[in-house]
Amino acid sequence: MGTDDEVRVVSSLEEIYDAASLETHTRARYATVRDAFVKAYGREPDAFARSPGRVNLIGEHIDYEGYSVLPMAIGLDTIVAISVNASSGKIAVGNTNEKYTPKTFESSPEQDVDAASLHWTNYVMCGYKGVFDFLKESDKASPAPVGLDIIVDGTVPTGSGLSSSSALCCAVAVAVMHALGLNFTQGEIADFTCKCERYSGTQSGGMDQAISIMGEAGVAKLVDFNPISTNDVNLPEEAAFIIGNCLAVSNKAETAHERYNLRVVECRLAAIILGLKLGMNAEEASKIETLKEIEDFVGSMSAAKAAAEEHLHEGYYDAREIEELIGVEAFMDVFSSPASKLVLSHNEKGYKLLARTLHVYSEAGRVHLFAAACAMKVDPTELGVYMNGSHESCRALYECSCAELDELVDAFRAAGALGARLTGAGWGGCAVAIVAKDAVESVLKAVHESFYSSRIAAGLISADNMATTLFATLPSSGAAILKGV
Ligand code: ADP
Ligand code: NG1
Ligand code: MG
Repeated sequence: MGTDDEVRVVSSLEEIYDAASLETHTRARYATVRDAFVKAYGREPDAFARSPGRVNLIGEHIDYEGYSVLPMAIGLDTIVAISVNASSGKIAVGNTNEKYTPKTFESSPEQDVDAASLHWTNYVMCGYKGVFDFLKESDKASPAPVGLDIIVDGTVPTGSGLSSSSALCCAVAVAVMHALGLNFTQGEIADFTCKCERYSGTQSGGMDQAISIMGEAGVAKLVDFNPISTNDVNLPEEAAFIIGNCLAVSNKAETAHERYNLRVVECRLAAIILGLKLGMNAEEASKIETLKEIEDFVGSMSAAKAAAEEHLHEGYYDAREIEELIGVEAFMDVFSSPASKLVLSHNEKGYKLLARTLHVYSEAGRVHLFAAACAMKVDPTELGVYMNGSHESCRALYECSCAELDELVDAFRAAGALGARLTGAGWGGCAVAIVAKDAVESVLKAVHESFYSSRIAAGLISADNMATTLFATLPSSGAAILKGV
């Protein structure tokens, strides 16, 4: 499978899910989604689409800077049941979880996503609009919008760094594509879902959508950008990966102006300033989007890092200093989008440019060391060292960890993991640990005791939910369309 292949269409659940999960809950889950669909719309869905969450093994906050990342798809996923409803002419969206209230939209793909509302169906509209955006952008004939009935069911914990948002956005995009009788390649879908998820308010980098669409059972993927492509990474057979949720929720859209989008802006400002200091003229520098372009300009990662150390200062830059450095026009341009305007209007502390840049360059280096170590089948202990380095950089330089995540990472290491780090955007959510395969049970038990037992006792998490809170995971398959299941 690759970027030029289409999304798999399967006719049995066995082609996607393992026997154990089908037996315990997955078959029943599909029956529940079907029942919810029949109850809401009075007939069976035409098809299902599913797209998984992901765990990023290494390469945090560098996808939007143009650097490769190394995630794998996980078994937790989002299912979308769909049917065309020609008579309603509307997009009706429901959820099996009653916490998520239903909503009905007009079918015009031109409508805006109301990011400020933070309603969960924003991600549905993102996926819906993305299909039409792509048709328009690629000059393909666009079918007239029709009514669609949709029911969503997700098992990816939300706001926890396992990318429930992209699993939802991608599953909807694939379902809508199928319902409209369209067929795009995986590369095309990965590309447009990255862009359209930005309607939700975060300036998404593309990793989550790429792996949710293109993940494959048994392998992690080195994902490259501009253009999107993936290479299989065979993980060491003697190691396993455990995910733990630190239980601090981090809803990205809600906090984007002070966290995620602020980091995107900080990196862009650093790149423009570096471009100018390195001799670009104002026009050239203002077109720089990523720190990777600075590396390309100076010819090597070490030269880019040295330039950052020479030309950027520690601590915060305020808006006035940045305006003086890059000029009013470039300043206005960086802050022209609604998302960046929000960053500017909420920012009191200023912008930390050197620390963010050093994180990006060092993390990009660790991704390649990790991939090379996997290819050379070195001792997994080395992978643990890179993962620990990544966490430290996220914590100290990128400042995207939090006390609960640091505690969980420490708990993994104390339990015998070879390494551990936050995964996903951070500021809450999950950590991922690498452990020797024969130590999986003992690490799970020790972390359960050291991190979770007091939280279960305090009512922060119910023991019933531990299966999606602390679990070993294998690389799983990417998006699929299920017909006649
Ligand atoms: P993450 O992607 O790390 O899980 P985000 O903050 O990016 O966190 O996305 C979480 C949001 O995505 C939720 O608050 C909700 O709006 C939406 N979402 C994800 N999965 C579902 C689902 N199965 N049902 C309803 N909403 C969902
Ligand atoms: P999560 O934690 O899933 O929202 C986000 C971004 C990624 C990437 C990581 C940090 C979106 C949809 N996803 O992931 O592109 O930048 O943070 O590495 O915005
Ligand atoms: Mg997300």
